Amino acid sequence: MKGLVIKNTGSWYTVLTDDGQLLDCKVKGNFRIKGIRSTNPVAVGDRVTVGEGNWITEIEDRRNYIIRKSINLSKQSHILAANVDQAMLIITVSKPETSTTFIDRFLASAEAYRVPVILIFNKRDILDEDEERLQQMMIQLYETVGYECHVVSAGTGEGVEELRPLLEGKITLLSGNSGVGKSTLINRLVPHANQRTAEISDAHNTGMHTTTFSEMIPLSPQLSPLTSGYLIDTPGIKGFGTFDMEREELTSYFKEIFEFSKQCKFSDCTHTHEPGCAVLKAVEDHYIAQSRYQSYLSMLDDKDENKYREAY
Ligand SMILES: Nc1nc2c(ncn2[C@@H]2O[C@H](COP(=O)(O)OP(=O)(O)OP(=O)(O)O)[C@@H](O)[C@H]2O)c(=O)[nH]1
Ligand SMILES: [Zn+2]
Repeated sequence: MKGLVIKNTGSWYTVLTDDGQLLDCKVKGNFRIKGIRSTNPVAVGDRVTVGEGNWITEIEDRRNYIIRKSINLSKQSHILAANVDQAMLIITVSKPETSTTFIDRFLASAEAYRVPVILIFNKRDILDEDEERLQQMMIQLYETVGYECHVVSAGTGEGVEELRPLLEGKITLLSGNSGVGKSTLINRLVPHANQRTAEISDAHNTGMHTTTFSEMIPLSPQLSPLTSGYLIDTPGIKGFGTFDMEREELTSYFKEIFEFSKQCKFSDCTHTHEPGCAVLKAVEDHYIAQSRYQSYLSMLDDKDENKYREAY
């Protein structure tokens, strides 16, 4: 039987089969995917085959997967999610204030994974005039760079229905700082999400691992599992995790910086001090936003000091 892994708690996987059943499945200890040393061989978002005794016997090739490296030196990774179509980054200009550095780091890592990002500005209802203006400027900046932006109030429901068509039939990773309203938005979009979550985890709470790593919430439970969209909520995880990259690659993760960098005099230009740097010129001429350039520099810095690992 084929299905989709929608939840991973410890060594258990909840599989939503193509005919709509929820199965608690396990994976044989020696089950490994070649080339990936991860603490979980199967991840939320994986399409799998479930055999006799609810053992997962096969994983379909992944379109992509998002990993988080372990903090320790075991070199093992944790796969947060597989087959992610897009990410929605929830931003609030106030309570809490989301920094542009945080946004830009998220966008850059999403570019590295080739996952498109939609920016959602939440809590419109509590913005004063200055904050409203700041939000407008941020939207203008990010739309110019090439990211789709939406304004909502998850609390009041304003603008939320307009997000639904963007989510249909897709696996969407929901991210954002703590307190920006991720849970509130999920509850708006999927009113029964909470009860559903509780039911599934109850089955696991009997002496099994109870830590939830990642979970996918079906957006339209009334649709077939194959056509529904899914939201991935990764508690406590704010970004895409770490990734290895070269200096030159970092430039390409900032879309507009990349465009200007094509005219730099030196092909190995880091856009920090080099003569004939088209990026520096563009920053000076305000074609590239100061905040974006600062974010680029901060990520370049991380790379020098090898501290990027701790950034997320
Ligand atoms: N005024 C207002 N408050 C909101 C809105 N959306 C969420 N909140 C409030 O903001 C607080 C945090 O919302 P949550 O949905 O718990 O935020 P979260 O992103 O899930 O937070 P974590 O679980 O810590 O990651 C709650 O008190 C919500 O009621 C909104 O649109 N307007
Ligand atoms: Zn340059």
